[in-house]
Amino acid sequence: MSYRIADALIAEVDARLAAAHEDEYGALARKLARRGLDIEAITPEVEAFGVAVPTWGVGTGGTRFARFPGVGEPRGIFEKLEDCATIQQLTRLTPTCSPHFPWDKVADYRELAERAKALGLGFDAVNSNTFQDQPGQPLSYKFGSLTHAERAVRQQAVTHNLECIEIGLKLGAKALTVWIADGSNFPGQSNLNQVFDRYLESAGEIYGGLPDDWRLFLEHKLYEPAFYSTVIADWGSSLMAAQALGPKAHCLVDLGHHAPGVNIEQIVARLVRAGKLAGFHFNDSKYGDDDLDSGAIDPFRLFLVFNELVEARARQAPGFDPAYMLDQSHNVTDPIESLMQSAIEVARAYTQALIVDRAALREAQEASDALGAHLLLKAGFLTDVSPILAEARRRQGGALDPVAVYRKAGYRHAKAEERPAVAGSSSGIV
Ligand SMILES: [Mn+2]
Repeated sequence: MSYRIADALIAEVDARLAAAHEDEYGALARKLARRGLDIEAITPEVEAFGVAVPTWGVGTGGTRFARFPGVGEPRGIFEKLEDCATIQQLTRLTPTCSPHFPWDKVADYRELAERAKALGLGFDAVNSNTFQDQPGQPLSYKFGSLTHAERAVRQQAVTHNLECIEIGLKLGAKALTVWIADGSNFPGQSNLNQVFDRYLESAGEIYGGLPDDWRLFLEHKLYEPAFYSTVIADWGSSLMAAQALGPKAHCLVDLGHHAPGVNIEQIVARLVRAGKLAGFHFNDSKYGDDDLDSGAIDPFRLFLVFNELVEARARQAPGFDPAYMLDQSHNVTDPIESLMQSAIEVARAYTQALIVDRAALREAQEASDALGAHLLLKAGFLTDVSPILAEARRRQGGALDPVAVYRKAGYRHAKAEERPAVAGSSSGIV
C-alpha cells in the first residue's frame, strides 16, 4: 500500500492554526461587508474553482542544459496520479489532471481511469506530443510534424493525435490540446505561407476525428525550439486557424508563450469576444518562456487576466467556458509544493477579481475617471484574500496550510523509499 497523508494530520495542523484563521476570516468578512460584499457569497465560488494539474508537472523539470532530478519522483502515470491526488487532498483546487501521450501510455486505460476515480481525480484535456521523436518511431519530427514538407510525416503526426482522442475517450476527457514545435531557424528555410496551409490541412484531419462534444485546443508559442519563425507563434495565427477549422476549435493561452511586455489580458478579451477562448496554461515568466511558478513573478498580470474572465462571465459572453491548467517546470523546488502553491495563486487571482466592484468600475470608465477606475481595480488586487482561500480549503477537507502539512507528513521521504530512481524517467514541458 503506497503512502498517503492521513486526514488526521491535516486536522492536527489545522487545529493549531484555527483560532488565528477564524479571527482573520472574520476581519476580512467585516472589511468586505463595508464595501457591500458578503464573504459568504464569495467563499463558495472559490470552493467551486478548479485548475488541472499536468501529469508531467509532478516530475522535476529541467532546462536544455541539465535536469537535476529530485528524490521520490513518480516513475510512471500511476505514481503521477498519487502525487496529483495529494495536491488535491491538501488544496482542494485540483480535481483533474491533464495527461500527455505518449509519456502516459499504459496497456489498460480502463484500469487507469478506475485508478484516477479511486483517487478522486478526473481527466482534463489530453495532450499530444509531436515535438520529440519516440523510440521506434518510423519518421522523425526534426523538421516538423503537422507542417512537415513530407506528407508521410504529417500523416504520422495526425495519426498520433487521433490516437490521443481515442485514449481520451477511454479516460473521460473532452478536449485535445495540440502544441507543435514546427517552425524554422533560418530565414528561407520554409515558406511561411505554405506551412500554415499544411497546418490547416493536418489540423483539419484531427478536427474531423473529434467527437461531437469535444473541443480542440490550439496552443500558440512565440519561439523555442524554432528560433526564427514558429508556425503557430501568436494568438493571431491561432485565431485564424481556429476560425478556419470550425466551432470546436479554440485558442489556448499559455501565459509564458508571449513576448515580454505583451498585454495578455487584452488578448484574452479579444479571444473571449471571438468566442474562441479555450482556456489557459498558467505559469509565470520574467524573460521568456521561463515556466516559473504561477504568480511568482507578476501576480498583478495574473489578476488582470482573471479580471477579464470574471467580467466575461458576469456579462455572459457567448461560448465562454475556459479550461484552466497549470503548465510550469519545477527545476529547484519540490514539484508538489510548487503545484500546490501555484494552484493557490491562481485561485487568489480569481478571488481578487471576484471582489472588484464592477458597477463602480463601469461608472468610472464611463466618466473617463482614469485614476478612479484604476483604484477600483487595485482595491481588488490589494486585498489579502488568503483567509477566503484557506476557508474554502478547510470546508472541503483540505488543509489551512497545505505546504506545512505536506512537509510535516514527510511525503517526499516516504515516496523516496517507495520509488527508487530509474534511469530515463520522462518529464518535460509544453
Ligand atoms: Mn503550455
